[in-house]
Amino acid sequence: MDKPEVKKVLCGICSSSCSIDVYVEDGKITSVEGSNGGLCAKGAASKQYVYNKDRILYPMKRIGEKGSGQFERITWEEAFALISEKLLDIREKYGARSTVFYAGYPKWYRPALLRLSNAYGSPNFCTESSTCFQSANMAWKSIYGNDICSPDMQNAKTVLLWTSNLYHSNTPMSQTYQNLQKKGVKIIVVDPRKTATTCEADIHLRIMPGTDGALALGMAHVIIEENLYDKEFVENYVYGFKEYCDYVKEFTPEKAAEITGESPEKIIQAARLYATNSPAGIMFSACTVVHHINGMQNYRAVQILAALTGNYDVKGGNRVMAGPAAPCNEFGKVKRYDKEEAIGEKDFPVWFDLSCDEAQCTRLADYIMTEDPYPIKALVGFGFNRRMWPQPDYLQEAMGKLEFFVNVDLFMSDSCDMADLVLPACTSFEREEVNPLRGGKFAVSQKAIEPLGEAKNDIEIIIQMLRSMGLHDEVLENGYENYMNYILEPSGLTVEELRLHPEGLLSKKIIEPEEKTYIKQGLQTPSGKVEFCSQVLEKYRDTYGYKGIPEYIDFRESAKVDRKEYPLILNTGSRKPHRFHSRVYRIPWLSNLEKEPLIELHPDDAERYCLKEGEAAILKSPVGEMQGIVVLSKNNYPGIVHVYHGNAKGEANDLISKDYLDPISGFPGYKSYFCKIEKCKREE
Ligand SMILES: Nc1nc2c(c(=O)[nH]1)N[C@H]1C(S)=C(S)[C@@H](COP(=O)(O)OP(=O)(O)OC[C@H]3O[C@@H](n4cnc5c(=O)[nH]c(N)nc54)[C@H](O)[C@@H]3O)O[C@H]1N2
Ligand SMILES: Nc1nc2c(c(=O)[nH]1)N[C@H]1C(S)=C(S)[C@@H](COP(=O)(O)OP(=O)(O)OC[C@H]3O[C@@H](n4cnc5c(=O)[nH]c(N)nc54)[C@H](O)[C@@H]3O)O[C@H]1N2
Ligand code: SF4
Ligand SMILES: [Mo]
Repeated sequence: MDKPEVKKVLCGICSSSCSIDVYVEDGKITSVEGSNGGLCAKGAASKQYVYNKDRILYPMKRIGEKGSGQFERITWEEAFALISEKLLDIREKYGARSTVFYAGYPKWYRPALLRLSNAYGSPNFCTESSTCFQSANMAWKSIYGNDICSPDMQNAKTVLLWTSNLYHSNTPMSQTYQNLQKKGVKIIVVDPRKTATTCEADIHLRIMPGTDGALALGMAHVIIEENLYDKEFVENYVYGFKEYCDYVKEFTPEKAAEITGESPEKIIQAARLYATNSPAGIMFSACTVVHHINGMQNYRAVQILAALTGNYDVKGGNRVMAGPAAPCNEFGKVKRYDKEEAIGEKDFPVWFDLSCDEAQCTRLADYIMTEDPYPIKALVGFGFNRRMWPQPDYLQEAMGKLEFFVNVDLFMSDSCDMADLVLPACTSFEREEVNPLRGGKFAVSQKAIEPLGEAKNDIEIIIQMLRSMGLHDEVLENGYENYMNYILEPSGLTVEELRLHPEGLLSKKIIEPEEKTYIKQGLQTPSGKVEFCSQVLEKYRDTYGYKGIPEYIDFRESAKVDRKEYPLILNTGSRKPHRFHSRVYRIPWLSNLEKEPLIELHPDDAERYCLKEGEAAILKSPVGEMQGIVVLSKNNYPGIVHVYHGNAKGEANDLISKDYLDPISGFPGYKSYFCKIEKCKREE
């Protein structure tokens, strides 16, 4: 028997990349432990993630009807030959743009997939970010011209958490949060619910979902009226202050209170604390504020507060660099081929004006079904999962119309059913991977075990796809080992060195953070200033109806849904520690914690609809329905129902309309659609 070995693997179940000590005997994982303390429930269950019955072990080719789930095992050579034949043929017949290259939540192989898409000549590289982060980033870019700036937590006196339930969604970060409290940093949290995170805040602003913009405008009103804003910064660096001020005048604390449900007193208190107990940093969420049909403008209203109070790019505020960083290649540095129109470009032009890195694919199903703006014939998916999108059955139907669909995944998901070819990827336990860590360090995650079956790492698969089609990319064509070294090149480190130090090494070059970089470098907006009135948005005023100021439009008034029929607001996807979109339902330890889909109701609503805790109920929306078990929670407001998504037993996304989108970003209104609840009639 081999001696037990301990390998250091960076967990890839979510993007927090926690270091795990993996105990391996005879080439098998026997147990796992957090290298730096505990692990979250998902990380602790990683053995069941790796050795899961749903793992795809071999390349599989469809033999039955599309959707039948009937596949036969083929060799990798046959798989690459098929890919090459189909994709080159489709490019020849319909043009390169008719093939979409798609990456799901996993982030690590994205630059390589973008390189493949570019080498093929398609403008249609898209990711799950068509529903995550990009809208928050675009909001920021429309104001400041650069990518979203994180708060400098180490030096902040006040932290405005807008919004995150760190204990559930970012476990490693919850430690930092606790330390802030110990240091006496003042914490303001905005959240419609009471959560583990809000309980410990100095001020909890408990607003109705989707009303963040009104709250931010109300706070701005107080800050301007009470002369608490940074006049010097505003005078020298802000564009559109007058229009903004005129608009903000309407949002008295009383009006903001009426819209949001929070009290005028608390809005005033929070505004004063944030503006005066400086420096103050705002911590943003990748999704909660922007999962609404008014989401991007709401976040613009929030993000403007940093500049208004002089907290932009200063120590303790929201900084271009909050700490020392190490240079590297790839991440965020590969540009998308954009000489041709991409999908989403006509619907969401601001997306493309502000960020060219990927196309907007929320309406992918429509584009396939209608062949508008042009025919889409193939999809190369790495972690393509229909369940994350509104009306997933419609997307599944659209996938059935494609001439060729290949999906690379860890698990045989029900999205794979529609594929012509399914390829086995391996988990982070079965591959090496370069990881940029915090504080300017890099690590190469160790390969703890050999890939299961014939699974391969995603980048190796991408490289072989490129080679099989005879395409060229100067970085990828040199193979995976060289690719890893290419990523590291600017840091002065090599993979060989990092292999000897699995705990990670400090980069040989460190970029030290500077303050107020805009003085030397200017601001990358059209006006060269911080735009409280965005010129990029204003450009589309007549054609698309966008406004440059952070206009607040209430979704309860603008949504075209019969509120008498659907009186409840549906808020989906608040993160739970034992859930991760649709990928961990298959893990016994985790699914046993919550066996049925839960419908969280306020006790007042339960009484109104004659429902009891533990009872089966049906949620219905204008487009679909789902079944679940009622749980009562006073943490939520009455009138709002909370459900988690991605669950085949009861899918929250079946309820969300594919047309219920933020008209600027294209993000679905996952957190403020409408529904009604009914008792589940027992079958006789
Ligand atoms: N209703 C509702 N819907 C939502 C949200 C919500 O809050 N409410 N949130 C949205 C947000 S913010 C996001 S980010 C999306 C996420 O949505 P998805 O991207 O669909 O997320 P996952 O299901 O985690 O992962 C996608 C697929 O990647 C596979 N996968 C995992 N690791 C690897 C790997 O290393 N290689 C390969 N090739 N595949 C892998 C998984 O098995 C899974 O099938 O969901 C969105 N959808
Ligand atoms: N365990 C686990 N962790 C995850 C994920 C997962 O699926 N599971 N997903 C990852 C992904 S893809 C993402 S994008 C991040 C998201 O990470 P977070 O942004 O932290 O997401 P949540 O915890 O869902 O949301 C935080 C809070 O937003 C509140 N909220 C709901 N609607 C609104 C609203 O309209 N306005 C305001 N201000 N607050 C609102 C909810 O009550 C919730 O408590 O989490 C990541 N981490
Ligand atoms: S938070 Fe949990 S799932 Fe995410 S990387 Fe860490 S251990 Fe893995
Ligand atoms: Mo996300």
